[in-house]
Amino acid sequence: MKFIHIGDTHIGAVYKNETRNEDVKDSFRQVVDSAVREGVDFIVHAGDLFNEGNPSLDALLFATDQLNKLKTAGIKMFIVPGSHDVGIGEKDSILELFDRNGLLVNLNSKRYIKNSEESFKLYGETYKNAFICGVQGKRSRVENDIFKRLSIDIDSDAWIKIFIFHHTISALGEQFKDLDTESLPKDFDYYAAGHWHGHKDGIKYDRGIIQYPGSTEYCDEKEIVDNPNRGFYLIEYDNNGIRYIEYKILKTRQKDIFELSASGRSADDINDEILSKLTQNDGKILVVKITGKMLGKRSELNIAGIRRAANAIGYSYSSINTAKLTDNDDVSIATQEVDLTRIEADFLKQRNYNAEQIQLAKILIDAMENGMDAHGIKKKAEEWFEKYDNKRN
Ligand SMILES: [Mn+2]
Repeated sequence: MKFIHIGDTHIGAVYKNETRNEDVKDSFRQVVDSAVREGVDFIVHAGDLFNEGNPSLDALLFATDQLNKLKTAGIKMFIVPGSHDVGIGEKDSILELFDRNGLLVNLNSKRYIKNSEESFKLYGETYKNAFICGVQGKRSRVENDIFKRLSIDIDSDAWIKIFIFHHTISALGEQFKDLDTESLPKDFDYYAAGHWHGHKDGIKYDRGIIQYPGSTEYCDEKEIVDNPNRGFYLIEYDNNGIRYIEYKILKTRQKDIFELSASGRSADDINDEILSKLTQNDGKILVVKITGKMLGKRSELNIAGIRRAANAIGYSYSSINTAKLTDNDDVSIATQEVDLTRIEADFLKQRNYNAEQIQLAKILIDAMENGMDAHGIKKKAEEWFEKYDNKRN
């Protein structure tokens, strides 16, 4: 028997770049095609199927088509909602819709949970001699409480026991943790983890192992620079347990990553050097990091011109990062092109806005950026307040 473990597919737009949005979809398509080709028995997905809890129609249609491909091939997909799979103000996840249509199994559907004061009783499924269950991720900090009260009805006759979760654990580093590793339930052979976008395997725990496949595509510039491989696990098991685990690498775009020091150099000089490094290509990703203190003004750098030149010779996406560049004025606040959303969120957090207020701000900023008119923006805001009120009640 064989299964695939993936996570963090983030279907839906991540980049404000159509090619990259297609790449995100293509990574999931690659996994589905491998599953069909390898003839796997099932897939476990560790959450964040979608990038947002209210995905675009394009994302919904794409997911429907891919899940139908699996269904036709007789491959079930078991999943728990990730932190991104629950819409703002929603109690249920968008995954519930797909569960009800028989396109996946949401292991945190109400039928799998009995929640009371004393315990969080969790049921799973036994499928192809594997027992599978899991706990969904949270939008904010995890309620460790669920893990403390967790009681699982494990099928002891199953050949292997799989626990799916969507949290970072202390084994990845104390600074990243949602959860102490020790809070995870015992007696499982395979812990299918998600939420951590880097890949990390072979973390020993109790009698099993914890594995993070990472995201199937780069979700921001840092991931492009830091984590060269994207992939998933293929696991084979029989009545003696797990036989082997293989990490399969997904095809991603080639990258050109240049870091250059601007110290003591003029804008023209820097522009020329960047342009001289660019080469004709077929859709590469370009990341240029400019650091140090330049002569003259940052505004003299021709960022738009560099982008145009890159685009003209084939680059599909370019990020010119000047977060660590200063000039003689020096007082200018460092900006980073990618991940503006995070900068905005951090800024608001510093001013003590809470998570919900930041979410509202994000909706409004996105609406304005997308050129929405006043009427549209007002409607967006009203929708949000309505959901917010429902959640409060
Ligand atoms: Mn994620």
